[in-house]
Amino acid sequence: MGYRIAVVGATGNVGREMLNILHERAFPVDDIAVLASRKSLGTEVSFGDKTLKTKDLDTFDFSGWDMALFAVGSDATKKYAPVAAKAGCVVIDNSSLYRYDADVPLIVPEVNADAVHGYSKKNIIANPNCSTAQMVVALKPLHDRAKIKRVVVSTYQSVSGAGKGGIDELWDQTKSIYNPTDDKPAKQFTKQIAFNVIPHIDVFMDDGSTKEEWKMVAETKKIIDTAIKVTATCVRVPVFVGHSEAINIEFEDFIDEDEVRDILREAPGVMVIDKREDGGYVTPVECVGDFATFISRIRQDSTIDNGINLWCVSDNLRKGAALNAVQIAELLGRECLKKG
Ligand code: 11C
Repeated sequence: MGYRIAVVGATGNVGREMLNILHERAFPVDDIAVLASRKSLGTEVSFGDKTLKTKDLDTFDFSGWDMALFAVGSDATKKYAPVAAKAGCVVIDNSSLYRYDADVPLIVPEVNADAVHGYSKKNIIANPNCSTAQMVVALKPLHDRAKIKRVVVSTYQSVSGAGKGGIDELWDQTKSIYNPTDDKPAKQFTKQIAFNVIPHIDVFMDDGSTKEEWKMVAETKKIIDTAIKVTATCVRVPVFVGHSEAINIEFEDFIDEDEVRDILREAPGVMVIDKREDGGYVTPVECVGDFATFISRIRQDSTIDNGINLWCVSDNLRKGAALNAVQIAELLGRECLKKG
């Protein structure tokens, strides 16, 4: 016996990936509803070898549905997630709306699976920001061994993090560089993204950091340990899919690079590719479509007592969004909503 699952925002980048991953991982589905806003109504999406027609989110009755994977913005989530939750359907939400709510668990299954039991307070579980999800998968097993004091992270985030508009803008601008009569000014991003990098993702906060940077701090604390200090610089780069991060970690206790490599090799969701030779590391184009978070360039930071540097790459539409949401659904099914 399987589950009745709704995918909300099924026509977007993340919604489509959710459908792909539910199918790839053979999630036990008895019935599936693909929901979208009125403007996308009737659009068809694929689920395995089936083609499904989207239904109207506005009039959908969530009663009798087990889980709804939400992949829409915070405004639509605010309107529809409480409706689904009240009807008894557990919402797994990819927006940032509920992430910092003390009554909503924020879950990366490899890291804090036990938190899933807190779902029942609001019938909602939050999925973290993509740049946080891949980082905490790498940090948690190291924190368990040597206690992390401080993390300094710089991100190199792909344009797909900004949705389909971000992908189109990089594509169109790149072509227009070769055809200057067809100028494509920045719309989605604040400056030219083709052949450039932009040190600005999401809105500015009062202290000069950006909301994306703030999210990495707040979410890492909620998921792993409030005592960990995090400072982040988040940068948009002209890559279609795959976020990369250069992470510097300061530990309470000494840990050497070989032990870090061994721990990460055994860590769930992590794949270590770390050869000290040309090409002996992973780049974003190589991680697209994969489930793993890839770790390379592990090395001691000799400028502090207990420091390690590493390079972390993952598919932001998968571990950073759709995969993590499906893993939460699997966890919820296993631990809380058992069938048959
Ligand atoms: C980006 N990380 O790359 C963002 C996208 O809070 O879920 C995801 C934003 C979020 O632009």
